[in-house]
Amino acid sequence: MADESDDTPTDSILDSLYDAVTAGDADTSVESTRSGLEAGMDPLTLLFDAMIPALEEVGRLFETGEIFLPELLISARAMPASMELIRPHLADQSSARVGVFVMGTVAGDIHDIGKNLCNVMLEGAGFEVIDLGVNVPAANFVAAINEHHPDVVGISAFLTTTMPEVETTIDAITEAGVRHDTRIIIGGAPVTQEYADQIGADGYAPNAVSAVRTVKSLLGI
Ligand code: B12
Repeated sequence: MADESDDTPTDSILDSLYDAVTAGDADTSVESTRSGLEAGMDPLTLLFDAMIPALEEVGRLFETGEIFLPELLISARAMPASMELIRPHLADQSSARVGVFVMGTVAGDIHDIGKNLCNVMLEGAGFEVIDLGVNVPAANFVAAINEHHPDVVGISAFLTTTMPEVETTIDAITEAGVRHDTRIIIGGAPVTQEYADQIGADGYAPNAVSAVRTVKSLLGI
């Protein structure tokens, strides 16, 4: 981290947000996010230059065994409140509703930070997002398609052990005969374009920014 004496107010907000998420300090994370927004900072800068790098660092420490699951969980919990503060600022940027998007994390999987980030970006791009949450059985995706008639369905998986559920979910949607008016896009840490092609998804995106781009291109927007 840079010498604090050289810090601009913006740098110090980013530093304190990064440190708060890394330490799992939700109160300071919210406080720094609020200060950043009040100082007129771009909400995406707060997200991509502080919160995500902090979580990546925590993920790295977990993978190298320098921290354990409880610390990881505490850090992961520091993010949602800050993301809630950012959400309305992104949504403000859009005017017309461009489509309906149903999103969920597959059965057996409770990772939702990446999914939620996609949701925030899609809302910001003008989509109505219906979030089914985590640990969503294939049948619930089918029910949501029947109820909401989405233009696109997003399926998220973060574990190699839950990745096969993505295929199970796509098969259930196809077998229920509700796929004709709906495109399916998939994502999550272990998911790849190759896997998407293999299981018959219409699209894949490695991150929230390209998710918006891919969803729009699937719809010809
Ligand atoms: C945070 C975290 C957790 C948190 C989750 C909190 C939450 N609310 O999400 C907690 C602590 C609960 C957790 C639990 C577990 N975790 Co975990 N976790 C992580 C960690 C560190 C970060 C994941 C994350 O949120 N990253 C931040 C987001 C922003 O990541 P992202 O991938 O960049 O997201 C983008 C894309 O994936 C994409 N995307 C995501 N979803 C979608 C959907 C669509 C449609 C599209 C288009 C795109 C898209 O867009 C996102 C935004 O840009 C990863 C490590 C890692 N490096 O990924 C491990 C990791 C995923 N976890 C792992 C494991 C093993 C577990 C546990 C089994 C641990 C345990 N022993 O209990 C449990 C499983 C619980 C369960 N049943 O799901 C492993 C998985 C290994 C594997 N190969 O399967 C990882 C890789 C860590 C590791 N190396 O060991 N975990």
